[in-house]
Amino acid sequence: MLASYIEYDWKAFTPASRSQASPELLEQAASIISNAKNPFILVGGGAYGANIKTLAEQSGATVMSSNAGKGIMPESHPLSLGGAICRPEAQALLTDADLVIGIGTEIPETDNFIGRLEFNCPLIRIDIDPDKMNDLYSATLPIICDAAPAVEKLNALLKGRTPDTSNRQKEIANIKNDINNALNTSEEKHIKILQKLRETLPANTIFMGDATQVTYTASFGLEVNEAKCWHYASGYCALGFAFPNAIGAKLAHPETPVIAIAGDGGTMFTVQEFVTAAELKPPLPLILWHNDGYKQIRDDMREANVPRIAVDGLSPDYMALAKAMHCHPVQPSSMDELGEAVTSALSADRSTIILVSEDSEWLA
Ligand SMILES: Cc1ncc(C[n+]2csc(CCOP(=O)(O)OP(=O)(O)O)c2C)c(N)n1
Ligand SMILES: [Mg+2]
Repeated sequence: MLASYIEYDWKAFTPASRSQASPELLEQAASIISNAKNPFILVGGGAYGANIKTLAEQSGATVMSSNAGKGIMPESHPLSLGGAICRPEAQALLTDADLVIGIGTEIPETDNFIGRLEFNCPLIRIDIDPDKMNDLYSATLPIICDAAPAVEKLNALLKGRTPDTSNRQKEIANIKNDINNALNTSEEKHIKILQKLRETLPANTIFMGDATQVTYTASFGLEVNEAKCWHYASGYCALGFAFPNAIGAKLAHPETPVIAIAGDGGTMFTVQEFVTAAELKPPLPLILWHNDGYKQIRDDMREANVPRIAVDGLSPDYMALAKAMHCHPVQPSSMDELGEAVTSALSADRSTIILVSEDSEWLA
């Protein structure tokens, strides 16, 4: 039955054509960009395939991305602030912009965690969706088109520009430092885990992040240098997304390392997928971040001074649960053991549930 579905002659839907930018609008955009002293580029998932790196270098712009756009501009680049758009330090920097260029991005509230970003300057939007031109951030110059070819043409118009970005680079490095110095105790632990994962896993690793605090920190704290490697459903934010989607990603890309990150709460939303994994046997590590409940909601309740309700549910024994569902259970007791667990999970005979408790002594 299943085989007859799989062997069905699937045809991917391809739109007849995609809108191309008008040359006049691109020339206007190039002229505005050439005159900007402090431009910013906001990158979303719609910018996939666009050469943002060259645009940043030729315009001297600081680049920030949404979760969907993470990695389209290599985040190791000195002009990149990665996904720091959710941090007040980076948001403050944006208020100084004299030009913002939004490329394939909804500039989503769910990525910056505030109602509206502050910037009082012209906004060029390049987007295939006309509705985006007049939303919360009305475009001064709306360019309705496919982003990748539009950026290619913009880059051609700006070719040969080599603005001095030394001050810009220092400013970006300073903001990164400010962010590091402002981390709370939990975020410091997330960063330790994320750095270990980054040094252990190849650059093309596909990360699936659930709605857990580690993922929120990873949005700005995990360096991603390739497109389509970071997946976090920041819009709908549905708990339980990470592990089943990681299984799907691994089936689609068997040669590419895939890892899931989920909280103890989110894991329980799709825990039945442990059995799916046991059946399909993808060599998939899940980092199960355990902080005894719905910690983000707990923290929000504390901050809002409301009574703490339904955020401290009784946790199952996750290692016994993983074993019962035919996955490998591992609970590392040092950072090195975490790295070893992830490495061996990538070539194991089935999926591995790697339990990391926030109160582990080795993380302190
Ligand atoms: C289906 C669904 N229900 C409820 C929520 C609201 N919600 C967002 S984060 C969260 C807490 C998740 O807890 P956990 O996975 O343990 O992550 P932690 O915040 O503890 O790191 C909840 C309940 C949601 N995003 N999706
Ligand atoms: Mg939790």
